[in-house]
Amino acid sequence: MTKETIRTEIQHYLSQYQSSQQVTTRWKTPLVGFASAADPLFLKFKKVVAPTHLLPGDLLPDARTIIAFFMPFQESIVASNLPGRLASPEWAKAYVDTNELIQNLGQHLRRFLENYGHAAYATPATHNFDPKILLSDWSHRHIAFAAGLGRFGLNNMLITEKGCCGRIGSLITTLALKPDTRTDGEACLFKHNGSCRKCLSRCVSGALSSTEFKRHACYDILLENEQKHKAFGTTDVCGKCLVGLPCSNADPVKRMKESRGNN
Ligand code: B12
Ligand code: SF4
Ligand code: SF4
Repeated sequence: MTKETIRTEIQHYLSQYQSSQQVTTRWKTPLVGFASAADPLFLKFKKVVAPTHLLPGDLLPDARTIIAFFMPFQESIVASNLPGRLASPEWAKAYVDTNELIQNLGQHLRRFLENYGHAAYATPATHNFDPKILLSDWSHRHIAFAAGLGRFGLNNMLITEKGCCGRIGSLITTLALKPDTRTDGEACLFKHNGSCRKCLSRCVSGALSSTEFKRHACYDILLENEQKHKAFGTTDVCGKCLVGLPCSNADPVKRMKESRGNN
């Protein structure tokens, strides 16, 4: 089985999923990346950044590859979350729908790979974190970074070539595939040349600054939104520091370099 087969299967699954009457959220074409389970970055991450983080082999014996995918929100969902202090209904619904999509897609891919004789383990989209310390033992952002899907922004988000507004999922498998390469350079304008800090001024709680992230202050707002949107289910969302930015729907550094090259 090739990487292209898996990419096509994910795209095909998403287009079928979107045609269902029950799902109101719409996504753009997903991005898919592949990392080796033996990538030294995982051990380095555990040793240097997050000692409680699991290694791929802790979740699936004989793990060979991790497949990471990014589901970008349609731009109308992103625009809907611009006004006001609290999250828009569209953003809250997109959160619930995408968590469910990632869950369903993960199980679909597991069965798909098992049919070809490969074991697989799908990790949940979220809520796999300790509510006291607001930290998980499995970072989709880190996995997606390792798989070459993007770089980190000042707003903590993974910025992909389709921006940061969307959600990430990952799946571990015993199928050996060639890992994707990570690009050099940054995707965040602040990290690239210090020219932007727009996300900081959009934060509604003061949680986000250039020197620290107050995760509990952020979570308080997420819980306030959960009360507002509880009709949709578990909606611990906000995302004001993801919208109306140069990195919301695109990689601004890549775009800038391309436009200079075209002049
Ligand atoms: C706990 C959690 C939270 C906490 C804490 C957030 C935080 N910034 O730490 C709370 C509840 C506050 C929260 C808030 C939000 N969250 Co949240 N959250 C998670 C969750 C469940 C776990 C994150 C975690 O603890 N990982 C473990 C730690 C150790 O790693 P990390 O923080 O992911 O990675 C950072 C560092 O480790 C470091 N790093 C990574 N790799 C490396 C490598 C090296 C060598 C080094 C030195 C450092 C380094 O940089 C990373 C980014 O800062 C993930 C889902 C998941 N399981 O991954 C979603 C997730 C991170 N959240 C997400 C989102 C979108 C949000 C919100 C916008 C809410 C919303 N949906 O409206 C806000 C944004 C707040 C913000 N600006 O940071 C998305 C991010 C999508 C993206 N484009 O990156 C995720 C990935 C969910 C998903 N499935 O898509 N979240
Ligand atoms: S708004 Fe600007 S500084 Fe913030 S993450 Fe995006 S590009 Fe980086
Ligand atoms: S999600 Fe909301 S509260 Fe949390 S850092 Fe972003 S803007 Fe601030």
